[in-house]
Amino acid sequence: MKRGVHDLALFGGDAAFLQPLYMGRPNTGDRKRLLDRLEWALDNRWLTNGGPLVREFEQRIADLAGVRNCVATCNATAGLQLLLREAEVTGEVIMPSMTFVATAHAVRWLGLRPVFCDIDPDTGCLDPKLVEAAVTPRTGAILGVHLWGRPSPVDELAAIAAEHGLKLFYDAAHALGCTSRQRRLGSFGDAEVFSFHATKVVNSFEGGGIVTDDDTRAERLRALHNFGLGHDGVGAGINAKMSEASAAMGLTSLEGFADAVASNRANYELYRQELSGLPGVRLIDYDPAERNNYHYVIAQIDAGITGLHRDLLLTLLRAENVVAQPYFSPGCHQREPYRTEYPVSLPHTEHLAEQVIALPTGPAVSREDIRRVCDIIRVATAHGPRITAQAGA
Ligand code: T4K
Repeated sequence: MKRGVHDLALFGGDAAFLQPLYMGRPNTGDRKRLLDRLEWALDNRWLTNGGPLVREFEQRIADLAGVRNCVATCNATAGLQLLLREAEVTGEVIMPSMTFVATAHAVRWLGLRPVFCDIDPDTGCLDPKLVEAAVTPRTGAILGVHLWGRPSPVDELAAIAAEHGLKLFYDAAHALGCTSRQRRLGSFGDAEVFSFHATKVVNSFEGGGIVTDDDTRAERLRALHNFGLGHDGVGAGINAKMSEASAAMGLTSLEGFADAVASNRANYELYRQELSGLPGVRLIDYDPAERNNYHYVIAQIDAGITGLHRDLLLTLLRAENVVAQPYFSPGCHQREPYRTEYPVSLPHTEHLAEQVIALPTGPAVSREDIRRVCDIIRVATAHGPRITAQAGA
């Protein structure tokens, strides 16, 4: 229990945790089930190229998203690239800057120009009025991001895309099992892409899944992610397939999905309870009328109120062996190469990015862990100006 500034590890106290307490610990599911599946794949001597485990995983993900097709990929970044490539998008892609940099890099890697658009401060997702204003004759597509699993303004973006004849895609890396007006994310726009990276609510070590109701698009994507084989019309393909080992983990992790969401939700509620009423600390909330996977517990630290900048709080937590992350800071437009290539000012993005901190959660984090993390945050924010002065920040 931390009682005062002198108890903080940054100033000589004992670290609250002996081992690092991470955010982003994988949901690995039942180990025996994973090993059985791997044994089966080895016995079967079928390791990749659309094997039975990948097919089963794709079917499960398509069902979860409520769409007809899922094309599993080696990761979500490649999934986004395949989508833009398959749709032959040219010119500019309107997208948020408030996302993991992979979203922007996927666009830029294809020689397209990301046009960063500011967010609605209430949702952290694209502001449709600003998207409308950003459309030019060069715009080829809109790429929304369901940040932390909170839905983009899907109806408004669909109307803009229809009016201007634009493709509409979503980066749904965070959004497995989430809904917008009870309709599952993954089923909006022309297609969406989930991530199954180790740090995601369901993981396949590394992996992605492109989901769409468009059978022709799915068939072309399937060819494109396998060198273009079997479909002369798609042009030069690439190798972006998921392996059977990844699908084995994906299926096993999926079996633990409901439990992971339940424990994420309980963790989120406990953080909310523990941090409630703390001046200058606000948890990003989730609409109780929607489903969410509660995989991200994001706190906003208002340095104007706490007298303690988010970065100093991260340092202070790190000294306690709490590995929180500034997801996502800085915004993509403030990182290279975008900062130099396309300088732009996005006040809402910059404000949010400067304040956010992703706290440890997931099945590996106990209730006692959370109480101790909140205890540190309470002490730190109660003595913000003193800590700032003492740290020389
Ligand atoms: N779009 C969005 C909105 C995304 O968030 C992402 C990925 C993508 C697209 C692209 O998806 P992929 O192409 O990756 O499928 C991580 C992940 O590498 C990345 O997948 C993820 N988003 C991003 C938010 O986080 P880092 O560099 O911040 O991860 P790292 O290594 O610092 O780990 C984060 C935390 O997780 C640490 O506290 C440690 C813990 N961890 C990590 C790994 C890998 C574990 O406990 N076990 C592990 O195996 O990027």
